[in-house]
Order: sequence, then C-alpha cells, then structure tokens
Amino acid sequence: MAIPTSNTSNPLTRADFPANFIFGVATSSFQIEGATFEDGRGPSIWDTFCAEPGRISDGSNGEVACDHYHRLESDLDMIQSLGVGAYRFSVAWPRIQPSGTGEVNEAGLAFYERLVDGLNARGIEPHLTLYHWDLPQKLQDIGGWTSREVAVHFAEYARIVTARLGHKVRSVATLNEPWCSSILSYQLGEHAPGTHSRPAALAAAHHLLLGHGLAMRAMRKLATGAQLGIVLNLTPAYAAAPEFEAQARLAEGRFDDWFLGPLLRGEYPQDIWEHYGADVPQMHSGDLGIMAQPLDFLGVNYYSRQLIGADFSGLPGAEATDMGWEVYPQGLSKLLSDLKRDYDLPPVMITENGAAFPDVLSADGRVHDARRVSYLGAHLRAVAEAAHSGVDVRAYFAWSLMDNFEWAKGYEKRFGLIYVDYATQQRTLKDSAHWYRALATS
Ligand code: IFM
Repeated sequence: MAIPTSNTSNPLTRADFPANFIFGVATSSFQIEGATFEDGRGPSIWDTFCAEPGRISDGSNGEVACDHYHRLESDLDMIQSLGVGAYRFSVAWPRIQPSGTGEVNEAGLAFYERLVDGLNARGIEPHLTLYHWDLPQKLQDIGGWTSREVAVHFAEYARIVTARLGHKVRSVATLNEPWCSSILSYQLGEHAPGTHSRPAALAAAHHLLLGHGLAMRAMRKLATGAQLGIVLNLTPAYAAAPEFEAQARLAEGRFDDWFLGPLLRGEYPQDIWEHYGADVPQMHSGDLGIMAQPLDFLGVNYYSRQLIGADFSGLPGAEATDMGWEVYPQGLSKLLSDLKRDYDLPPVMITENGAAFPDVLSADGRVHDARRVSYLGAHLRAVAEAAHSGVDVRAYFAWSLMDNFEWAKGYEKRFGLIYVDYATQQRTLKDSAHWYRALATS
C-alpha cells in the first residue's frame, strides 16, 4: 500500500486504501423517498413536525422529496453509474409497521426487497440502517423514545426487517446518530419531536441504546450472515486555549462518550454522569449489559469538530460549509486515532462524510463543485492515513448520493454528489460525482 501524504497534488487512488476497501454512497428514507402516504405507510414524527409552522426553514416537507420511491429503478442505475461498491440506505419503520407495532405492511417490505435485489443484481453491496429518525407517529403518541416500551417495539421491528432481508444485505445498522434522535430532538428542539427538556433527552438516549441492544440480540438469533452494528455521529472537541481544556472534555464526553461508553464498555462515562446530576436516566439493572452487545462494526459519521473557547471563523485560513460547519479533516484523523487508543474498537466504517455547498447548475449543463471535491479528498486522505497507521477502517460512504431533504433546513442545503432539480426531478452528476467515480474505479 502506498503511503498517503498530505500533498494534495498527489492524487488519491484505490492503492492508498487497504485491499477490499469499499467506496459507497449513502442516503436515508425520509430524506429521499417521498410517497409518504402511499402503499400503506403510516405517518411518522417527521410528517407531523414538518406540518408545524416554523419548524422547517423553507416550509417544506417530505411528501415528494427526491421521489425516489417512484424512481427506484432509474436511481439504482444512477448509483451503478457512479462505479461504487456499496449503497447505504435506511428503512422507514412506518412503511413496515404503520402504527409502530403489530400489523406488518407487506408493500413496505416488498419495496425494500426490490431495492436490495436491485442492488445485488448490479453488484452493489446493500448496507441497511433500521432507524434514521422517522419514528411512527403512533409511538410518539405514547412518549416516543422517552418511553421504555418503544425500545421493545424497536427490537421487534428489527427482527421483522432482518428476517426478511438480513440474508441479502452486507450489514444492518440499528440506529443512525442517536445523539441527533435524543439530544438534538428532545433537548435542543431542532428535530422532531422538537421538545426542550434535558431529562427527556437523556431518557430518549437511554432507550435508544437499549433498543439497539435488544435489536442486536434479536437479530443475532436469526444468524442471517449480515454484519450487525450501529452508526454514531462523532465530533472530537478541541480547546482553543489551555483554560478551555475542561470544557472541551465535557463537550466531547457529552457528545461522543455518552454513546460510546455504554456500547463499547457497558458503562456511562463517570464524569459526565456526575455532570448531569439529577437529569440522568432511570436505569433498570441489566440495561448496560444489554446495550453492550458485541458489534461487527462501528459506523462513524464525521463532518466537523467542536472548537471550545473560540469561533473558528476567526482562525487564519478557516473555511466553512453551507451549514456553517468548519472544514476540518484533521479532526477525522484525531477521532480515528483516539477511538483506537481509548476503546476496544470493532472494525470501523465511515458511514457518512460530506459537505453542503450552494451548488448551481451551470450553463454548460454541469455542476462545478470544486469545494466538495476538495473536502472529500482531504477527508478520504485522512481515512487512508488512519488505515495505514493501523485503524481497521473498511469502508467510506459519501453523504450523500444526491441532494435531498436536509431536515430542519429543508431543501436549501445540498449535500449530494448528484444535483437534484426539485421542479423536474432531473438528476445531474456534479463534478464531485465524476471525481468519486474515478477514485472508486481507479
Ligand atoms: O443529512 C444528515 C443525515 O441525515 C445524518 N447525518 C448528517 C447529515 C447532514 O446533516
């Protein structure tokens, strides 16, 4: 394997990555599918949230999105045209169980089976995520993730999907970014259900991890051959000056270790537990043991770092994406080496990495997104370097396959390798897509 250098004039090739390294692209159900009321799908918390005035900055919703539900075959061809080896997608729970429990909707299962069969027929590995935030509304009506019962229902949903598709997919991840579906959703109020309570958020986080553990157990019993794991969004914290070290530790502990600890060590980080005081979740004996199921992989989503004690925009050479997030590939290097140092780490897949920029379709019919090419190149180089220094990292999924519904930011933020004209649903490969294909097929 060639030693990757930080010299950007030295282009990356497959040879910079371990043999069998997988290059993929990722999406999630609510962000691309549309067809929210078709074929028996029940309402989700995101349908409800979008209907509340002021929640989504452009006032949009997921009813049409990228119309992927109706364009499945041509979208599969489009993925194949990228030359990637894998596609990560999520299953919408309310398509499978419209009420979150009980009755199973065959049309929902059949849709994802067509998707998985279509990927396999095209030689693309399917990587399935069970929960990317579209909770059935009926389960929110009993408290959502603040209710312990929902963890039990999640395990049953996981069993249903894995019994049908587990033998046809390469991996199954239980949850995508539980920090977002707990803290961002129940404490910071930015995502559905949009509440503002720290105890509720910590209860939600606890039940999400419990649901993960119960689902892992149920899926293991099925022994389908799929690799089983979970996806976390991890964000290393840096202190801008020595006097901010303690705050940086707190920030990283709350964001990363609160989830990594129960999953990989069977314990919450003691310092953060004490910091949360009376807000900590109600635990039943045995919960931590359930959460710490052996993982076949850890999915890592990385976008940026947290800088504590300063505003990064004041730093020389600072660059921000359209989300206002700092471009900081060194954070991914630090994250991967810290994970290896601090935890008994299973194999890692980078399940999301990417950037939003205000892309435009040019008169020449192309989208010249040079900043995205540079962002992806720098982060992929960090991954190659981490692999070279001994981190067992096996895959990289660019976020995202195509522009899509960026949650509370609606359709205004474009993360895709493929440009979507929402008026016509026409898809156009951006320069970054051509660049990524050249790398993946090099
Ligand atoms: O679009 C999201 C995705 O759903 C989860 N991870 C972060 C992405 C960009 O914000």
